[in-house]
Amino acid sequence: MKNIYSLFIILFLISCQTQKKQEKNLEKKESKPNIVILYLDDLGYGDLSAYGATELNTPNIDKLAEGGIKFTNGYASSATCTPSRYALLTGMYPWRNKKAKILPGTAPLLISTAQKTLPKILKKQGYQTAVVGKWHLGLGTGVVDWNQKVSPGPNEVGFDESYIMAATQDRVPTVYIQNGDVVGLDKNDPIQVDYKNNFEGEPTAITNPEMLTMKWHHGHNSSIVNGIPRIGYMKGGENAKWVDTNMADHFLEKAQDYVKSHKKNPFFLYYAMQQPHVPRTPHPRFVGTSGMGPRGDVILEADWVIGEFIKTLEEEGILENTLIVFSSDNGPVLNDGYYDDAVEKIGNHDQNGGLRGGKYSIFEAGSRVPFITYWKGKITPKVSDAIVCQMDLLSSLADLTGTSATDTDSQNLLSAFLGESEKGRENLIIEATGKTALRRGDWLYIPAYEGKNFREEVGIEVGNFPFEQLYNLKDDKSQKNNLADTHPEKLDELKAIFLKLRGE
Ligand code: NG6
Ligand code: CA
Repeated sequence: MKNIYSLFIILFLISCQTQKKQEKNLEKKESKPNIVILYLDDLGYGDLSAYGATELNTPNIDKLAEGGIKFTNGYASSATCTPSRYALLTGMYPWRNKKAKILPGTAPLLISTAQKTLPKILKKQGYQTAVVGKWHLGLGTGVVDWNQKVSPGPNEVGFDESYIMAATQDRVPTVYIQNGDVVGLDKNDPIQVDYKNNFEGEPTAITNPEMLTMKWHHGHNSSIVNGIPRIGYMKGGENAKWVDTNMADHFLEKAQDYVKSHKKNPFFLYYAMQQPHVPRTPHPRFVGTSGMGPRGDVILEADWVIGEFIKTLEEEGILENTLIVFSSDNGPVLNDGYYDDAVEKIGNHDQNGGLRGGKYSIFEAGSRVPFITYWKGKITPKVSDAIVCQMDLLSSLADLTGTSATDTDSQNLLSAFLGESEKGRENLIIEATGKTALRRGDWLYIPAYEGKNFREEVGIEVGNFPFEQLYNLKDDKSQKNNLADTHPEKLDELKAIFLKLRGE
């Protein structure tokens, strides 16, 4: 009798537990927090005090890192912007799409409107979706008339709302585009854009150097806007041209307005900031604040912006219901084409955080970037060494919001992103200007590549050598010791996996 009694108790307890588990699953499956991706442009692994910087203080971003998961092996898919953003939004390796490389402002939309995208997935799960900031994934189908609705663009690949710059701050057209319309355009002063030929009589950095307030070092010698020489030629649209020094405040206001007007239902905001990409144009409030010239100043400006943005989430009462992902599209560069003291005033700052290479490089500093997930009250803070890539957000956020995404390169690493597990990717192929390499565990394999290793104009080693390279990143973070010759078995193992994953 006693035994039967105990059996009942045990059965009762088991059933309670199962119920609890089911409830927990249900809770997880139905979890629809707001999701914000804060994405910086060219911010390096060593550019934040949370990641070891001693010469720059970034308290607001540090708060995210200290209150969330700080990834030490977090990667953009690539060492340049367009491919990384392509991977982030589509969950696909950019090297599968030959057109996924740095695009001019006139390039057609790179993402197919039929393609799976992160905003589309979230939209299906009931989210409102928006992008504010840098797009750089092409617009239109080939020949864009900037005086008509520019389409297809972000609104055709999953974003309900968009407020963007077309390409980069150093590329024309230098105007904001809201849901396909150039903001503030005077129809009597139409915009024309061309990347090959100048428009007759229009000043350029070559013909009118006296008009420049910022000097170009390489490239950047076409049209002049606000005294800054750009890539590409543009005519007209005077009223619509952005004010560079106001860009940070402008995008912040748009992001804050979006949050305030959409807080009643779950939203996904992809907030793609322009700092510290060139031209670096801090608002006068930030000029001189870093002692490192404009590059340092705009990093401090970006940190302030993020502090203000988080304040808004707090004031609107939704910080605890918002998952924030912070990262950068690629690694750092000091001189990216303008004379702006970035090299001269760098002092003891190490933008690479001890990694080799930089933007454009297949070495680690090209694609390993600050990567933070923060969810107040939900994520228990820690440092994670799991290998994660921005491309994995698509599957992981699908899972978080109660669905799944198949047929992409994105892996579901939700547990790692929420800090519940240290398990990241087993393999990751990283990309830099068309070249690829394999990260697997502590190891990194780089095939032999033609071309120069040192790109003089930017002062960065891009990683090209006529022989294979193999590094143990655990013992050799800065990739000083090529172990290809001394570890032939490891080399063969990684090479075989690399070739298989690349489908070669
Ligand atoms: C390069 C530009 C560089 C930057 C980069 C894109 C020259 C010489 N250099 O071609 O200044 O704009 O493209 O950067 O034009 S990214 O972060 O958007 O990938
Ligand atoms: Ca970039």
